[in-house]
Amino acid sequence: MSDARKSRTRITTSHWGAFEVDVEGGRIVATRPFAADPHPTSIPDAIPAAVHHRARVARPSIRRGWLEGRRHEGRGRDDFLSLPWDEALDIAAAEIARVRRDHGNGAIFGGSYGWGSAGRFHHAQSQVHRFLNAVGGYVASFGSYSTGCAQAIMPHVFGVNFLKLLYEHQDSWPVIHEHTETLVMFGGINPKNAQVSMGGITRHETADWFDRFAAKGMTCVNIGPQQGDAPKGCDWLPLRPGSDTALMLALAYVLESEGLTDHAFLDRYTVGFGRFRPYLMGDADGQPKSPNWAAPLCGVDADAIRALARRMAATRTLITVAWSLQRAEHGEQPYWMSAVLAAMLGQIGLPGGGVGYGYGAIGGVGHALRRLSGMTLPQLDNPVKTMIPVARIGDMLRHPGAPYDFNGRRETYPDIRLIYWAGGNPYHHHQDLNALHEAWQRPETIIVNEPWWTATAKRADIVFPATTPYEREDIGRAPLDDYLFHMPRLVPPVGEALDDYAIFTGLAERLDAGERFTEGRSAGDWIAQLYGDFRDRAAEAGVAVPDLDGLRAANWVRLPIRAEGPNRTLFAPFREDPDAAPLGTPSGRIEIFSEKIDGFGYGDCPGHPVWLPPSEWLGAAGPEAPLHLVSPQPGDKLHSQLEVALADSPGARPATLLLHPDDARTRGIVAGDLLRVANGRGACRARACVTEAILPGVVALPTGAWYGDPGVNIDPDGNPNVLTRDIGTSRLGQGCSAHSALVEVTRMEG
Ligand SMILES: Nc1nc2c(c(=O)[nH]1)N[C@H]1C(S)=C(S)[C@@H](COP(=O)(O)OP(=O)(O)OC[C@H]3O[C@@H](n4cnc5c(=O)[nH]c(N)nc54)[C@H](O)[C@@H]3O)O[C@H]1N2
Ligand SMILES: Nc1nc2c(c(=O)[nH]1)N[C@H]1C(S)=C(S)[C@@H](COP(=O)(O)OP(=O)(O)OC[C@H]3O[C@@H](n4cnc5c(=O)[nH]c(N)nc54)[C@H](O)[C@@H]3O)O[C@H]1N2
Ligand SMILES: [Mo]
Repeated sequence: MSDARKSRTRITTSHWGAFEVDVEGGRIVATRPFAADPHPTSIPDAIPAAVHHRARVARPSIRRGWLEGRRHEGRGRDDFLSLPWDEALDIAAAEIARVRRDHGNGAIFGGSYGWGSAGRFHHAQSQVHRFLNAVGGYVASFGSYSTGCAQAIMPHVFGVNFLKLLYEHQDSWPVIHEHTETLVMFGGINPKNAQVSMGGITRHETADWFDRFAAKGMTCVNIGPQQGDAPKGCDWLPLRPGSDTALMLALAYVLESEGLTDHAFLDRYTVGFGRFRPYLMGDADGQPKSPNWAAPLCGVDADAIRALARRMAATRTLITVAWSLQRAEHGEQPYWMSAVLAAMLGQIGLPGGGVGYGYGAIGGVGHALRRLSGMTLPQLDNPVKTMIPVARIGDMLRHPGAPYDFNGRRETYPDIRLIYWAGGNPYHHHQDLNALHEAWQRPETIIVNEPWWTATAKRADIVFPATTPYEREDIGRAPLDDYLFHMPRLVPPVGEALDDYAIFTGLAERLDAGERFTEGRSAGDWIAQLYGDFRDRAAEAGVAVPDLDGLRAANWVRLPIRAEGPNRTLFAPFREDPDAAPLGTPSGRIEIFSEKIDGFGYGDCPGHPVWLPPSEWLGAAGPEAPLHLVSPQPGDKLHSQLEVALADSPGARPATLLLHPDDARTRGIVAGDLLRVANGRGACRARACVTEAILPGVVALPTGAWYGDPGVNIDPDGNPNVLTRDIGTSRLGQGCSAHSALVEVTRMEG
């Protein structure tokens, strides 16, 4: 291996799984699938081009207007000056010190949401949080764009932390395979999304499970606007987006009116059915929530609703709910109502029955692994106690000092002067980006660590070039995976990029917090320390892993932590004995009516699940915006990552929008046409794909295209977040409402 040009193959891992990498002359030249992965994803194909792309941030860069004192204007338009690292770090450290002195650490926003690298030490969010804590703290954020609303509502219903329920307790695939007869999937279960899992998923097995379900003759029903949300062979019940709660109510109505409700279960394991029933049957408001009532709301035939309800009562039925349903206005309601419906069926706690969330949303859900603690960089304590719900950043910037509600509390938005972001891309993930761009001019300073000139980096004042995972050593250990990886440094840093750790060390030293941040350790020392701790804890759990040199030599090992055989049934101990194993709700039971939520007095989330029409959905569509836009996750990448390379292929941009032949015909659109997708908030371009696999009236445009330059009246590459609405799901959850948006689509001339 003396010849530097000789190619060398190593394996690394990522959020989308492991892959082989060929390196030649200090460059990544090719990637190949990891041999043990039955269904490897093609996402890594874009890595060689992305890592060495001309859009890498080459040097520390500072916005000219900011340097010249024009702090509140020109973000996203000004050019940048390149500076040597020392000077740029001096300037950034002095600015952080100034904001701390003049306004306090409560004026620094470090929520820094995002899916940066999968490695455990160089995890950008942990790095930025530790750094900001080392210098006195920051305003943090609660929850995620993925499941923020569910994380707020579900503890009231089931009395358990939602993420723990998902990752540690839900029925596993083998249990579903063995016991479930009817799988009712609201929002589908899509192997496309299961390509990805936080920290990695090594064996992509979701599609195989569906093959096995089909071989067994299981009935799998995909309920939602797109047939492609579930594997081929599943039944499709097309449904208008945002109307799931109405359908679930109608299913519940059939159970109750046909004597199919399991009242013994409700009596023993739930509270509040008596408060809910008058609403369901129409005694409270004169409107029975019958199939005839729901049919026009959902676009589903009333007889089909009756037939489904009867089948659900007659067979072992698992209701699954995609996370997308709670990424919508009133997203609390379908989540709560799915639990009520499952309780009425009386199968909660039985193997393969009841309800589960997010199967297929990420690849790790449904894997049953023995618990083995992970590897995390300690983040130190945050002296600043202010936190916002993560998706309320736009409101926070627009309304400093304004009150808002969140899950029973009255809070106040902080007055943010400085934003620090590392490992996320708000100009990919946030809703109503044109409005965010306005709000983003308010802080005095925005600092971003980024490998690429993303839309967020372009809208920062100080940009520090960060390495990618391929340019540094790390350990890959995902919580929902049974593999352990040494992630070797494959190539030298591109340009002048530094690791986030080195950037924060440089800043911390200038702010007299160097020792606090580093504890005297180099990156290599930290990896050895964190890995050693992990290895000790694994040994205590009876899992032997190699020492660090051994792992380096092996590159990867499989951990013997897969649970054997069918196992893991959600709420089985509770079903066994609800007095001995009560839930963590105030009543100890599943709460169909919640006194606590009722006491909040929220009209947009009352004391039991209700049908609340969203303000934007097909039931409220007008001539200006007659189509419902859903904006799912992209199949060819993770969010906005690697877009930089994908967008280079001819014809790849703008992004593809799916629409039904009826909607295409009335607009004179044919496949391949260039489209304008627009509403009152913005407009973007898209390329037409005409398909019967989407409900008429609905269009789908995936996320992931980079947001264009401000000042252009149409986003060129097709970022759906110029169209989405920036409102909380409700005063309770305050989650992101990305899937509730109406638009119009027209053919672009020329
Ligand atoms: N319309 C609509 N919008 C949505 C959604 C939707 O369904 N519809 N879904 C939402 C959801 S669930 C999510 S999770 C979000 C995702 O949104 P994000 O997580 O913000 O998206 P990513 O593109 O993964 O952003 C990660 C960024 O980190 C950078 N990065 C990678 N590695 C490193 C590193 O080591 N160091 C540093 N400093 N940076 C690094 C990448 O270049 C990239 O810019 O989007 C949300 N937005
Ligand atoms: N390849 C790839 N996989 C990913 C990601 C990625 O970026 N790329 N991101 C990952 C992340 S961070 C997350 S959080 C998960 C998200 O996982 P999910 O939230 O489950 O995924 P989405 O893609 O937002 O939506 C899934 C489908 O829900 C349907 N849908 C939308 N609104 C409604 C509705 O009101 N009712 C019903 N019944 N259906 C509706 C849409 O047709 C959409 O295709 O995906 C993860 N997986
Ligand atoms: Mo997510």
